[in-house]
Amino acid sequence: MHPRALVMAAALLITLPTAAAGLRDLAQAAGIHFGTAVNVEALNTDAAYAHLLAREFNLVTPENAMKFTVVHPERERYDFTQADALVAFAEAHAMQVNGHVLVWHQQLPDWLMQGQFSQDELKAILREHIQTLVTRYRGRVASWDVAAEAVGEDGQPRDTFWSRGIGPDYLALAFRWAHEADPQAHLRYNDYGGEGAGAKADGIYRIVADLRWQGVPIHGVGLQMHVSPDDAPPSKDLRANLQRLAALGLATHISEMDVMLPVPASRANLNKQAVIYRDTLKVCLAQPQCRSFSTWGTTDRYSWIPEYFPGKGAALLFGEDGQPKPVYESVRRVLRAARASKR
Ligand code: 9MR
Repeated sequence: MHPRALVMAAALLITLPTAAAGLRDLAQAAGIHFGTAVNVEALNTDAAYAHLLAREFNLVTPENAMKFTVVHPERERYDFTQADALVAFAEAHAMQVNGHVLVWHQQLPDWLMQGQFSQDELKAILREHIQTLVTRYRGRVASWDVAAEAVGEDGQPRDTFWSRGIGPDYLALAFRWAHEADPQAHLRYNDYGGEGAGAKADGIYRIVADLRWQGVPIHGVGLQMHVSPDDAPPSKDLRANLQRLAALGLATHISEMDVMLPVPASRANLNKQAVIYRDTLKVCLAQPQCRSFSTWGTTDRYSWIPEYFPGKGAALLFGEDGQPKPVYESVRRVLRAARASKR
């Protein structure tokens, strides 16, 4: 064999296994978890989707399966069918599970919203709800979004069913109850629209800082990152925000990223999208406390965006057909480079 051919064959041997590896392997080597929200109905019916999940991700968040209305549809009845299916799938594929979400103002069942409960009754209901879920999955769900979206657009605590019914300390109580039920679980606060600079980012910072100062068991903050090319935060602002949260002793997570585009998506917009994902991931990888990077869905086929933002979509790494989009390659390149530099 010509020596040049030998060198090329050797190079192929070295690069082939890496090229075949999913993003999860590259992410693991780079020191973070790479995650996605999972649509459990699709998981149960679409084998190609399940295969993609198992290949590319090592962290899953149930998109809806653990929400109050799904898991606790009547006061005395829980339904863990979907949640159990997700956790079993994750265990079979060596994935971590992030439970989502224990205290949120959306997707609450009628029995709860219309129940006219007293403050003490609501506290008892919330405590029982949280501890039933966290206890059931103790040791199997590694982290929980204990609370989400408790800050309004103006940066002030959001006025919600829970804040009105229990009072402002409902957040602290929720974290304490979750911690009681699973002292090993990583407990997160999760919000959108406060990734960079501004009133909302400051409001999120104040709420989690206050919880820390009270000694509440909160361990991490998820910045959701539902953005578009028009409103993605500049890298320098995201960096500064991750930095100040880390300085509170908190881990950080990019928890629900998607970048919505007008559909059908133009080549130019797909390229912009690739840059936004790339830059966000780079900032996370450069911050030692940034532990995970998750997208809010896997293929554009099951994304929440088209239903909520008509005319928009194409927000994720894989197209409707399950094939990787330009953004996939750019994410892959960043992970490979990070692995090489041994975070
Ligand atoms: O993607 C979820 C969608 O299927 C639900 O209909 C919706 C209900 O409000 O919630 C979506 O997920 C949200 C998540 O739970 C919290 N952060 C924002 C997400 C997108 O709205």
